[in-house]
Order: sequence, then structure tokens, then C-alpha cells
Amino acid sequence: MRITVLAGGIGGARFLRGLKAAVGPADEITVIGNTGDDIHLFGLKVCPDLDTVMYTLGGGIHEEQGWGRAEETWSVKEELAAYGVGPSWFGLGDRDFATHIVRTQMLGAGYPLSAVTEALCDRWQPGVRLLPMTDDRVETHVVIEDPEQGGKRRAVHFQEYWVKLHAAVPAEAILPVGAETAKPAPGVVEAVAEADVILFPPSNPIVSIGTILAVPGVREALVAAQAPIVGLSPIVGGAPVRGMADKVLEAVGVESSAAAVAKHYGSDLLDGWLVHTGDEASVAEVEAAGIICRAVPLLMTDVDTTAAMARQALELAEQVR
Ligand code: GDP
Ligand code: FO1
Ligand code: CA
Repeated sequence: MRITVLAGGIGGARFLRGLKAAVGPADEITVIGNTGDDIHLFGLKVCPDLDTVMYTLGGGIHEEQGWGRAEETWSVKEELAAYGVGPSWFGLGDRDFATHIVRTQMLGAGYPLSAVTEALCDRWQPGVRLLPMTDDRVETHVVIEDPEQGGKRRAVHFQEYWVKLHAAVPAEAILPVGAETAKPAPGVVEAVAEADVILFPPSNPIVSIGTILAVPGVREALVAAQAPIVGLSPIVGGAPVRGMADKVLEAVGVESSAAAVAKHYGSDLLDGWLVHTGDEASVAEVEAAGIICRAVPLLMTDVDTTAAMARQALELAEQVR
């Protein structure tokens, strides 16, 4: 079976670890990763969501944190700070720096991001084919009312909004800058068209999966796909399980509920949707929107539990096919 998954960072990566445990050796998983979170820092290209998937599946992730490397040290960050060179709010560790140096060197030599990602995965062996959504530069920016400038409207990089400002300032708009002229990376459209099953993990529906959908051709390929599309809700009991997805949902006028996220994707994309067992009440609302819905446990507490979630998603895909 060919399974294609659109993924952000931590939510996507943890789901993929469960999916890998749930499938057999003959099954092939292709991941289309969000690159809208990418940022240039200290002259280096950092791809947080691709790296989170690569490190998580490759056994190099800092488990508790969910991003960055295990057994990390911070000498370079400390030395940069001693020079007064920032930003200090984004934590790049020594081990992680090496990944960004290799990536930036290869990009500088002319390799596209998709080829660079493949080369990095040669080391990490994530057990999936990891494709960036695009080889072109796309950066999610967030229009905020800057409290430090008397509420003046200003666009900041997504990482500044998320990591520095903790999404604590009102977001007026979410802009995937560059997406309108970006092309899907090699293999992306094919992975959608040739899939037997397409899954939306419990990733952020706006700044992770939403950004992938903003690359022209991706949404169209999904709508035209033969394969059933099944998603899992990142919203449990009316709130994100982790992080601040409620803030970016509010910015685009979507309620923070499992049903509202399903309806935001819509029945032209989704055939099936899983909500958490506590959210049974939303099943009827999702089904009224033309999306088959089931309530099952959706907390990724360990790999076995997450594998059970993945099996539920594959079963639902079988039913809606
Ligand atoms: P990010 O790029 O690191 O923010 O990661 P993703 O976009 O892939 O996923 C973020 C989403 O994962 C958040 O909105 C969380 O609510 C969701 N999430 C994290 N852990 C769980 C979990 O155990 N269960 C469910 N259902 N969602 C989760
Ligand atoms: N997230 C943070 O909350 N603080 C950080 O300092 C931070 C650094 C960082 C470095 C490399 C990397 O790959 C990811 C990093 N993240 C950090 C996570 C990441 O920026 C976010 O989780 C996502 O992009 C949010 O969707
Ligand atoms: Ca992300």
C-alpha cells in the first residue's frame, strides 16, 4: 500500500512514528513536509518541520521537547551571544547547527531542497520518503498588532510570532509568502495521484497543512486523487493538545473545535475524519458536512497508542473508499 501523508512538525512526526509501527514492510510511506516554517538565521537555512520529522523517525529527536536534537549542547549559541549576535530567542544547538550547515552548503552548490533533504535522510534513515512541499522559498508571515509599537500593524516571520511572541499578540492574518509562485517539489503531485491512502495527521491545519495546501497544484491534486483522504483532529476537547493552534485558527476565523477544523478542510478534501473519544458530540456535525466521522482515542501518549490511531485512520479510509 502507498500511503501519502501531509505533515508539519511535532504532531506530524509523532503520528508518523505510530503509522510506521502500524504498517507492514511492503507498505510505502511518502511524507509531504511543510517548509513554510523555514527561516534563515546566521546565514543558514533552517527547516524546522522537515528536521522534526527526520530526527523523530531517525531516532535523533529530543523526546520531551519534540524538536531539536537529543543530547544537545549549546556552545555555538553561547559564543554567538558573547558577540552580541542574535536572535537569542531561537534555540539552535551545536548538533542541530551541523544539519543547517550541510543543508546551506548543498543549497549554495545548487542542489534543490528536495535533493538536500534526501541527502540528509541518507544519514537518518527515517524509513519514509520525505519530500519538501516545494523547492521554492515559501515563508509564513503573521500580521500582528505590535504591542511594542503601540499596536501598529506589522508582519513578522512565523517563528518570531510563535517562538518569540508565544502567539500571545493578536494575529490579523497568516500569509504564506511566496506560495503563490511556488511549484510542488518533484514527486509531490505524483505521491498524491498515485497514493492508495492519503492521511492528514493531527498537524496544525493552518500553518502546517494549510501552508502545504497553499502551494498551487497540491490542493488540486488532492481533490482529484483517487485515494480516500482521512484526517485526525489536532483539537481535542476544544483546544490543541499541544501548542497554540487555537490562535492561528482564530486569525482565520475558524473555531477551535474538532468539527470546525474538519469543515475548514471541507468535504472536497476530506472523506473521513477522526475526533477524540471525548468529542463524540461533534460526529454528527462533521457527518452533516459530508465527511464520515468516528470518535476514537487520539492522544499520542506512546508509539503503541499512536499506532492504534494510525490503524483507525487506515480502517476508516478502507470504509470510505
Ligand atoms: P508543529 O509544526 O511542531 O507545530 O507540529 P504539527 O503542525 O505537525 O502539529 C501540531 C499539532 O499537533 C498541534 O495543533 C497539536 O494540537 C497536535 N498534537 C500534538 N500532540 C497531539 C496528540 O497527542 N493528539 C492529537 N490529536 N493532536 C496532537
Ligand atoms: N521551538 C521553540 O519553541 N523554541 C525554540 O527555540 C525552537 C528552536 C528550534 C530549532 C530548530 C528546529 O528545527 C525547531 C525549533 N523549534 C523551536 C521548533 C519549531 O520552530 C516549532 O515547533 C514549529 O515550527 C512550530 O510549528
Ligand atoms: Ca511547524
